[in-house]
Amino acid sequence: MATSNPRRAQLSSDISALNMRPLWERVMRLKPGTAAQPVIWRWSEVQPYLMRSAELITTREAERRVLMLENPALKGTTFATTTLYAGLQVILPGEIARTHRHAPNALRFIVEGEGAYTAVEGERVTMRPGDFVTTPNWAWHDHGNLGSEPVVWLDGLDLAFANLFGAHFREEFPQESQPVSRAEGDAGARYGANLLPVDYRPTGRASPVLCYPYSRTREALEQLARNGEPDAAHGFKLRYANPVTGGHPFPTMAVFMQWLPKGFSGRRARSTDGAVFCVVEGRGQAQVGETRIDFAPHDVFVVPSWEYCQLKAEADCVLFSYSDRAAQEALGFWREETTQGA
Ligand code: GTQ
Repeated sequence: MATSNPRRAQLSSDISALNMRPLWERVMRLKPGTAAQPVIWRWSEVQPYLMRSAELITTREAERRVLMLENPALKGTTFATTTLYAGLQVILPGEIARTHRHAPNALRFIVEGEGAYTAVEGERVTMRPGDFVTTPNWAWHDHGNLGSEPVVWLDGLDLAFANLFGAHFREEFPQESQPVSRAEGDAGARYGANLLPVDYRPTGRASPVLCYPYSRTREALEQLARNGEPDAAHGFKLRYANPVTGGHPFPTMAVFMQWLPKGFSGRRARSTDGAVFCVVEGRGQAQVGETRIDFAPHDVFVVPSWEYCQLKAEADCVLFSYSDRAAQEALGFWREETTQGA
């Protein structure tokens, strides 16, 4: 070993006082992949704790009542992958989660319950299970539950990017709920109907579509599954698009929904984007590296960067996922590899 030489060791120790280290002694990672490990949060285990948290703390006290999903290999970071945050948020009937805004972009994926809304820049968006709802960076947002049952959704945030760049700004709105200034469905009519306002110029980098409803996503996937053959690794997989650019809904996060027909047994594939999955429908398996993950509806699991993933479906499965692929593509780092044969 290069350091067993006593004069080299002396050099290392002498220069440490000047905040320098020899490159030949480095211990940093020099291969693809991250420290994150494959992990699953099973709904059957998680759901009772969400309801317990709802008995123990109000949204007024907590601001957001969220149980964060922290990767066991990334303890202390609060992140599910090295770049992505994931958390399960619950809001009870009559509750409000007060208005704030922050530099990180956020997505919501509705897991269970109806009657809650997210308000974004004056427009309330009713959230239904399977819907993907966007909160673009620096947009005022608050949540409320006007219904009669608890509502749970998965929060995905690109916090690590704002932190990395030293650009994590936050602000509180003076009132708990922001005033409603636009009719519900306004963003959907302007940006979400395969049309755009004729003189539209984007003001930000995120998609102006506030809600991508599950009814439409599911219908598209089901029709594709009737019409043709699945991709050998990914089944029928679609990405959500920003209609203004054709690119991803966020500059950092790519967002997907995929359909695995019953009996599907996919090829192994890996890519440099780490991903968080949420099971919408069906049961199956994800073999991720050495880890076998058996998944069921509402489970959340992580497929880390550059780990081989092989998907199998016991029933027709619908899987939601988000990853840091958008940032990787924008910066020129993204790669994938699909194995040939069975
Ligand atoms: O709903 O605004 O899980 O600001 C973490 C930070 C949710 C939110 C989280 C947040 C939110």
